[in-house]
Amino acid sequence: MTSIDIQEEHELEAGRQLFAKPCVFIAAANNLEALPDMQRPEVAFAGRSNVGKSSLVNALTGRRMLARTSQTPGRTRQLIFFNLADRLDLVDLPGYGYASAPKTDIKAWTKLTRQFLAGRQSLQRVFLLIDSRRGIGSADEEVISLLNDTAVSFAVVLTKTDKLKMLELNKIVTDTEQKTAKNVAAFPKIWVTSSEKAHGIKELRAHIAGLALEQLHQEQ
Ligand SMILES: Nc1nc2c(ncn2[C@@H]2O[C@H](COP(=O)(O)OP(=O)(O)OP(=O)(O)O)[C@@H](O)[C@H]2O)c(=O)[nH]1
Ligand SMILES: [Mg+2]
Repeated sequence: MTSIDIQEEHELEAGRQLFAKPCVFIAAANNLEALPDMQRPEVAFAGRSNVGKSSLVNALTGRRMLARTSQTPGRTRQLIFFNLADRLDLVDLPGYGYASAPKTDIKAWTKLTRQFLAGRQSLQRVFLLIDSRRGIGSADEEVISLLNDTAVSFAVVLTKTDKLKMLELNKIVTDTEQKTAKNVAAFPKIWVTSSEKAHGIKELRAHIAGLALEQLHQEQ
């Protein structure tokens, strides 16, 4: 499989319909006790500070101000939960790998994020966002090994692809696919996106709608 597989029209339509439905904020947690009850399947957006997690949540839901975005790395300091159409929750995670926030802060939020990633039963898929200009770095490798060890299924999403020329993009897509394929918990396909230009967004919506549907079938 490659990242440019074309999705079926009905899958894209299911994605469009799901993400056209209401998406509402339900909780912001900065400690384990504050996590909301596990009510629906969850998909989480993880990645380095500033990689574009909040922007991607906004692009997917078509709401520019749903998740708070910022020029300042380390802006999202809590785990933020959004209920999408009572079907599944989107979780915007704090970023990792940002060095100049106060050390105690970093420790607290890294610990919480790790605990969440490793121990949340309702977590169906983690989208691991990678800046297309940087590729997979050592901080990402650490998170990937955590996900492998805890058997949390994850898929890699390249972000900010509008910043690259076609040749550069092709190279990073190939590199990232090769690196991703080595991991047991990784989804075989990677997603190539730009929240700014809305590239790859409808395909990712379709994929998430597919996950929600899978869950529904399992419950029946
Ligand atoms: N050119 C371009 N810029 C983007 C894109 N996505 C996000 N950005 C910019 O990158 C910066 C960080 O975006 P955020 O969405 O706040 O990143 P984040 O991963 O949520 O950051 P933290 O919450 O700090 O971990 C902002 O200035 C965004 O405007 C994109 O697709 N293209
Ligand atoms: Mg954020």
